[in-house]
Amino acid sequence: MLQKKIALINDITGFGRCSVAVMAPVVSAMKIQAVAVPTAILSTHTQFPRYFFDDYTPRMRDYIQTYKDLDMSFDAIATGFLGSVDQVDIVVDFIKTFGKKGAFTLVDPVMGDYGRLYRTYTPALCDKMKDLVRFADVLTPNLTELCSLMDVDYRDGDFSNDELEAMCRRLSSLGPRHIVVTGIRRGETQIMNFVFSRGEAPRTVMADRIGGDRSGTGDVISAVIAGMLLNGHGFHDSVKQAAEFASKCIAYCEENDVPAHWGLGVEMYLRDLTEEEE
Ligand code: PXL
Repeated sequence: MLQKKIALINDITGFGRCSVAVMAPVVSAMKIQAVAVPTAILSTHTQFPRYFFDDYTPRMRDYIQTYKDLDMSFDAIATGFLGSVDQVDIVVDFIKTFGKKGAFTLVDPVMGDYGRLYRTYTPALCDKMKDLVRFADVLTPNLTELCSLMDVDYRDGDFSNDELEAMCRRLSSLGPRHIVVTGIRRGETQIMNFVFSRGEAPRTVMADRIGGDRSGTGDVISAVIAGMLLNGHGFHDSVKQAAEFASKCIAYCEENDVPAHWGLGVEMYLRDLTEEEE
């Protein structure tokens, strides 16, 4: 069997378990080859009080050109944290070039959390993210990102399923066939993932809310979803597996007092992601 390849267009961050640092091991555990296409290089992620941030935009075109020259192809493309407006054009060009027939594109519109945008996300960059959504087959926003993409005021967890469905329907009409809105609070103890596939009744995947929010959770969830889809699973099952895996990692971190901005201790459970051959 020829192994599948996924291009991870995302930042490379040394400490904090986000983006490529955590997505590559997750998809590798799922027997998929990870190919990093860096958008920025950081020492730690932007939730730390200090970080080194090197925007990789000026070098991305040359980096990607070699893949074009080599006539490479990918089975999937996953995009995440983007560092500049120009980068979105580069990413769109990448998707057009490499999104060969049958390959899918997962866009995680990484922009913010808890109703706030990350410090590096300017209003112009947020606007530009709306262009990228059109090229997504699968979109994995959290509630903050969904609201920002739809120009709706953020209310913490306070959206009904009907409102969520209406927003997903509008968003889906722009491009993405599958959308999961991740990490929506439901009461004090539950987290809901709202799963929308065009032409189907929406479904939800619930998880227990354990401790506070942890950085990098969205990246872990996107990686598991992309890997599951590449391995032939349906969207709802993929989200379920992603939520279960993230919950396990979060529970481990809580039990062991791992600080919230250190990300998810995926290393402890990577093996659970490996499907045995029939
Ligand atoms: O997990 C999202 C993310 C990705 N990359 C960087 C970040 C963040 C969230 O803070 O700072 C660099």
